[in-house]
Amino acid sequence: MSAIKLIIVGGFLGAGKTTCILSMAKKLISKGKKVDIVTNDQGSQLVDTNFLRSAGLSVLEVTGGCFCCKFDEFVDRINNLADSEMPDIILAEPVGSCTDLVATIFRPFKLNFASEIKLSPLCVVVDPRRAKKFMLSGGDVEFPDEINYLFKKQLEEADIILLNKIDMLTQQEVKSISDFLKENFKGSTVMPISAKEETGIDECMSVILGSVATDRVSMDLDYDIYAKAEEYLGWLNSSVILRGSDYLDFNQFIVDLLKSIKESMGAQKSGIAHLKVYAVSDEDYAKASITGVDEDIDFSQYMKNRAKNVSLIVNARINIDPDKLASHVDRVLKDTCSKWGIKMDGIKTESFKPKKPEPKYRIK
Ligand SMILES: Nc1nc2c(ncn2[C@@H]2O[C@H](COP(=O)(O)OP(=O)(O)O)[C@@H](O)[C@H]2O)c(=O)[nH]1
Ligand SMILES: [Mg+2]
Repeated sequence: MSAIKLIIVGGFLGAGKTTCILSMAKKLISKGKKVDIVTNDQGSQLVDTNFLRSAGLSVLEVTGGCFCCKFDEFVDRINNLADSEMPDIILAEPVGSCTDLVATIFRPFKLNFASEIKLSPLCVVVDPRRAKKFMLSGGDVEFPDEINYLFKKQLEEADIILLNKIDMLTQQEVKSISDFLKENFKGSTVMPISAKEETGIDECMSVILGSVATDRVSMDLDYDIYAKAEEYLGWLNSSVILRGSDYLDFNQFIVDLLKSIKESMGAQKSGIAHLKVYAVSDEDYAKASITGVDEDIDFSQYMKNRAKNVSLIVNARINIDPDKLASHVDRVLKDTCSKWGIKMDGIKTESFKPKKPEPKYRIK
């Protein structure tokens, strides 16, 4: 059996990793490849896993910690997929607040599984709006320095930087941000794409599949600053069944809910890294996100029909104390449901700060 290709698609929260993975998977499947996916989160009840499964993909997840801290579980999922699905390619999405992947994932894989797994170049997806803030003022003022440090470090170790969301940019902006990234991250190839509109994906897939991960020395990283960056973010994963008294427009419900959470966070001056919602009723589903307090709500998928009952998942990664985050989201959810005459059933919520990263391996 030939080795499975493992493509790791990292990058900051909300950069477009999941969208990118979906669009890469679609391209690869259309070319006859067998593709599976592994998602990853600090908690459970994941929007990304459900969204990708609804899109028809085969997905396993590592929950409760990042790939590097749960390395054995990551290997387990890959083995499970290898045995049950026999994929040609596995696409894996690490947590968006995770970095140091060369030392904690790439090198351990090369050392232990070189014959079974061929690692493709490390892809790091970047949101041009964050890249622009970094270019103009050295970081995002919504976030503390430690988070900006983490953002920079994620880019520093990329083999390929995927400058995403170019559908939102002028050609001049694409050029100036690409030039800036090339100048500042000299070891990386910069490729402009729109994961959403599937632009540039063929080009980047041919580069990714035509090469292997470079065997570069892993970067210097201050784990105290890294841990602090992760600690600033409040994490919330919540799931609930919503029962309408009639058939309702849940797309509009999601807009109301996200708008109200965004307003509530804006009032606290809390930077939103990623706030996302998935709703499903039978085969019909929606996914929508907000990736900054100044950003609009963006739907990756709308529900096609009105529905009476839906399962809803909310995932939030916001610069706020997690208990406060939970009480804000809980209040907004209750208020929005009451406005819509919706009954809530079986709500499950977890909110926390990620623990200090303690990778199983860290090979310099
Ligand atoms: N306009 C635009 N939006 C995108 C693109 N890629 C992702 N998005 C949106 O950005 C948000 C975050 O995307 P997601 O893939 O969930 O980010 P992740 O947290 O990095 O996995 C979603 O609302 C996506 O629809 C893109 O190429 N263009
Ligand atoms: Mg994602």
